[in-house]
Amino acid sequence: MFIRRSLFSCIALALVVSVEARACLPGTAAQPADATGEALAHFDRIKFGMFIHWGLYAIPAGEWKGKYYRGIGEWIMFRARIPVREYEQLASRFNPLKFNAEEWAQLAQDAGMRYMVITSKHHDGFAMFGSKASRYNIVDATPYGRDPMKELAAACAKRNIGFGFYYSQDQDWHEPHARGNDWDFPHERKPEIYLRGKVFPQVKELLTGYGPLSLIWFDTPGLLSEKQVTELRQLVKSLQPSCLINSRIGHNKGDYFQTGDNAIPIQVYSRMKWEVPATLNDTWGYKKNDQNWKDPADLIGKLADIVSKGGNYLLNVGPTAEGVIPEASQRILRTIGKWLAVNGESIYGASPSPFHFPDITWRCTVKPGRVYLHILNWPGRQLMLNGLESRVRRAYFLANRRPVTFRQKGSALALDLPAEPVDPYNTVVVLEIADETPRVAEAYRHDRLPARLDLYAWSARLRGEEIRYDRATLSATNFVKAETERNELWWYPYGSLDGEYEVEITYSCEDQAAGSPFRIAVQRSGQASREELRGRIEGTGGRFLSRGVEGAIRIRPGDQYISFGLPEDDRSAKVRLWKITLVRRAG
Ligand code: H79
Repeated sequence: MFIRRSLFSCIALALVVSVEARACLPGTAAQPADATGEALAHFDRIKFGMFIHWGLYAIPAGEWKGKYYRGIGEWIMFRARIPVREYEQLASRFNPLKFNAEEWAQLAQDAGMRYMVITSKHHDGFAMFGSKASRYNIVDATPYGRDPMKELAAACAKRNIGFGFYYSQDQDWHEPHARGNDWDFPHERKPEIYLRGKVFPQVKELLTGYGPLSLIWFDTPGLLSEKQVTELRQLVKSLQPSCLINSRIGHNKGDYFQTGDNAIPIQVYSRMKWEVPATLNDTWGYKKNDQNWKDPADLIGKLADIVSKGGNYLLNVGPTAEGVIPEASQRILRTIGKWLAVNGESIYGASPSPFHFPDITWRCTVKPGRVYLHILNWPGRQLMLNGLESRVRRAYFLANRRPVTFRQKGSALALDLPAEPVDPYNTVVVLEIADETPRVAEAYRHDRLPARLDLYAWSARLRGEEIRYDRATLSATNFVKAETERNELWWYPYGSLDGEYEVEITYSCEDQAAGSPFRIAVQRSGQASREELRGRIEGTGGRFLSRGVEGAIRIRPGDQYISFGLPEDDRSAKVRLWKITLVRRAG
């Protein structure tokens, strides 16, 4: 299996690197051989980080020569095919006088974020740090003339916030021999020239000029060969053995796994450590018109969801060209921070759920002798938890320590709850159990999925600019047709599904809006082909109903995602999709 193999190769690689380092280099004996392992264990404990996308693209902020460009803002040079000579002019206008490293780091701390990753160079090729390797950098090419990364690294260190750099190693639209810019540079590429001339020198600068880095975050691997990537990895580890490398370095050479942008695995994923990079709205780099902010309740739920599944959450802000993190982002992050200040015990240092998740009522994290139930969607006066074989000694709300009455019969646990949530975002119930680690009945374990599996809109990645999530009905809507990036829901099984499945959809649609064909597709990795089921949205009189879809669909462990959308027309755009249900066929 793809992912399993990548884990082994990572471990094997880590061993090779560390053994080699010890064998060949005298004087490195003091360096622990397992620097990467220790860094990973620490990374696993801290759970929540701030991603910062900051660069020249914050000036156009989604608009070029009066025209609005759809999609993620930091891609505007590519989307508008802006010539290098024109885009470069932005640097002479980049003067972020309101930048304050202390404020940014303090915001991260207030949000409960324990690490920070900032774009040192995005695909546009502009270095946001002082670089000797290329004059196309913030110190040499802007009126600002200072290196903000020095201050930011120091402000993070002061607060014990881990610090790391995003670095676009493969795409660089400023360079003729890098991948991406075919409007200025249509000729053949010699990646070695770009690699030796820019990437290696700059990565060395980043790893030697800013103190210890928690990690380096590469993105969109593509043109670089396995040999080149191996050399890049060795460069990083030779300079800072404890600097983690994400999987987007390419060729399975990372220390930990990245899910897709905004992609959360549907169930527990425990084959290796992983991280979800995610946006607060629909862009990474600042876009002035994007006000589609996610609700703090959803983000707090997602944090619990991700940690319950074994991941870290790297949540993005896109500062303006003046150096200001948008007010709305600040407000959202501080709300998350308030929840974490009370409930952090259930997040930091916690292990993932030993259970699979039958629905979206609760999630679960674990510490020695304790099970934390995160109640995300209030079930009313009773919560049933099946499969816990450990005896529960005590149950109480984490927020106020008030006891929760419960009955335990075999492996069934019933908790009595008030009619309303104790915390409007996520009420955590602590179960103190008689075992160090919870014993769970086999049928309920995280790696044993039920034959009927619900994929909720709640846990899907929302693709496209118009699609919306409605918290009141837990459903997604506004599946309008779009020229780029279809408005769709995507679910990521990451190896948890294998078999043939029948599908049901649960949705509501006003009768007059009925009629559009819908498609449920499985995207195979490494090839364009997809497998799909089609049906037609029938009216439900506005009530939520479940309907079977004709046929069955095969899902393999290596498949990328399952999607729902209206590919042909959007007469039924206002359909509300609550969930799709996969029913595994026997045999
Ligand atoms: O840094 C952020 C993104 O810029 C970067 N990863 C996160 C962390 C990223 N690089 N590539 N992608 C994400 C995939 C982008 C695909 C698209 Fe497009 C860019 C879809 C719309 C704009 C390329 C251009 C494909 C269609 C148009």
